[in-house]
Amino acid sequence: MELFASPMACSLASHITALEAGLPLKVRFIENKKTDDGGDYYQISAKGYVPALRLDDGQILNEGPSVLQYLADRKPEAGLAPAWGTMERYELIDTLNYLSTEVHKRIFANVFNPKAAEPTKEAARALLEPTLDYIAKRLDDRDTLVGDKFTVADAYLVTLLNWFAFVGCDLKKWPTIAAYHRKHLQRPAVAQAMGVEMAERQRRAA
Ligand SMILES: N[C@@H](CCC(=O)N[C@@H](CS)C(=O)NCC(=O)O)C(=O)O
Repeated sequence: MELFASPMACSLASHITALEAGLPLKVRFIENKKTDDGGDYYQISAKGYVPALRLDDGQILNEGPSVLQYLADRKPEAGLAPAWGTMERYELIDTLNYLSTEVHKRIFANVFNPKAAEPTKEAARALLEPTLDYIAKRLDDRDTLVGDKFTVADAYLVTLLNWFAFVGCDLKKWPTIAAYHRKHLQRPAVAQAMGVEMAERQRRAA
């Protein structure tokens, strides 16, 4: 399998998940809609965004929540997604949708978009703190979002919490979240994936 990714973007959650599950996966970073071998990324993702997971038979999944669940379901014993048909699985889907639409897209897609109008950015920034208030309440001193195991929802939230830090939102004001983030940053799979992705960012910045 190949994961098309951008360093420290939402595709980091899929990278973490594959490492957590011990799945054989080649991470291929894209830049300016080109693949690492100079190919046109639109030939892989008509939508032009990451993550895209190319399966060994050539089929492609190109939405974070489906990529995450596909990877988790390849290794059920890793506990990265509750079993299908259980209430916990629906809680996981509910949480992935929340993170994807309300946090990722409604906030960060606007805050990071250089072309977004200032009032749009301002409205998105105004959601940063209430969102962290909600997440802190939701975690309520627990260190996982769904059930009591680290799941793909946590891989996604860790990825998004990195972005709060990038936009100067100091997580120290939310001690539950800061502790959650610190703890999961120490997971070997998270540290390994972020090490690779930060190195790629630094290579580009050099
Ligand atoms: N609906 C997609 C959105 C993915 C997305 O926004 N990816 C961003 C990186 S975090 C991206 O590739 N942006 C570049 C672009 O849209 O051109 C999902 O949830 O996976």
